[in-house]
Amino acid sequence: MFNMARILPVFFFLFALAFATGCDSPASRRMESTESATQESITNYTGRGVIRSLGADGKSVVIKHEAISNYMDAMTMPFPVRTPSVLKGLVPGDSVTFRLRVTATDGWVDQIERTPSNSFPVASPALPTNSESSTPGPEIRQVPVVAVISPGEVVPNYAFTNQLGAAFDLASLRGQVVVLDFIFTRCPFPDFCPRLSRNLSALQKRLKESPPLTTNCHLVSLSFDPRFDTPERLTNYGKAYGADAALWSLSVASMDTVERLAGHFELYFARDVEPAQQNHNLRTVVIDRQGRLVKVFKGNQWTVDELAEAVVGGDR
Ligand SMILES: [Cu+2]
Repeated sequence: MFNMARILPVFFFLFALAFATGCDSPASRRMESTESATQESITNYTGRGVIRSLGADGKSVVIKHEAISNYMDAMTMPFPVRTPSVLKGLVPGDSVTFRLRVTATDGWVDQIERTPSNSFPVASPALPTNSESSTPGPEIRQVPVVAVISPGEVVPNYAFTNQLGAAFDLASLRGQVVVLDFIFTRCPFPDFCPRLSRNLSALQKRLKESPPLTTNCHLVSLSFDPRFDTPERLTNYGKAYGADAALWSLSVASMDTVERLAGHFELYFARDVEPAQQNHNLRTVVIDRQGRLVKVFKGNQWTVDELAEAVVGGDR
């Protein structure tokens, strides 16, 4: 859903300093005050950017946006939209201002307005690709090319270090169903990594309540921010989600391993960028007891029930 992350490293952003100061429109302020009575605490942020793509179902929009004051730096990312009409009439390439609403567990865009074109500089998506004549600059990292794995195929062995500093690998988990996802602990958007971690936390709870699965299943959350996500930090992150190291390995690995595993499942993330500029999509992978891929859950719209079903399917 999010190829842009692969081809558009965030450092190609022009930071559009001319528009560094944004302010809420009177309309959004009005909405805010009428909704302040609800119990859910919602914080509103205003962003500016360019629409990259629109979800076919009208429920998401990928916006390449400038820094959002007090919230996140410039990046290209998909935002959920709750009401499809919000996106009516908009097309990729439109310069927009938008309002992002964020709760402790959710985030979505509820207002988007087109702004005059040329008001926001757009970086060219053209990057040196396979041309032999173009020598990658120092900022371009060569990513290993690996085969995308289909259900039924064996996932190659890779080695990790868990939050306790203990080494393990996928081969050591043969005989168990493995649920693997990709996160980074500094992820600023509640609907992304934190949401996956909440889902894995809910799954861990179910596993503990289902004795055969308690021993037949293991969760692995692999950080793609290994320089920051030390075992200590992963331990602390895990505490927030009640992670039991016996069931849930919050892990780091060499960047080569992270990139290869990510490639197998078409997970994209930006390299060597500030955390708040991280661009990534979401993959949660279920591997059966024989090490074969059962299913890849893309994005964040799946449920814990669906994940648990795939786990049970892999437990045979
Ligand atoms: Cu994230």
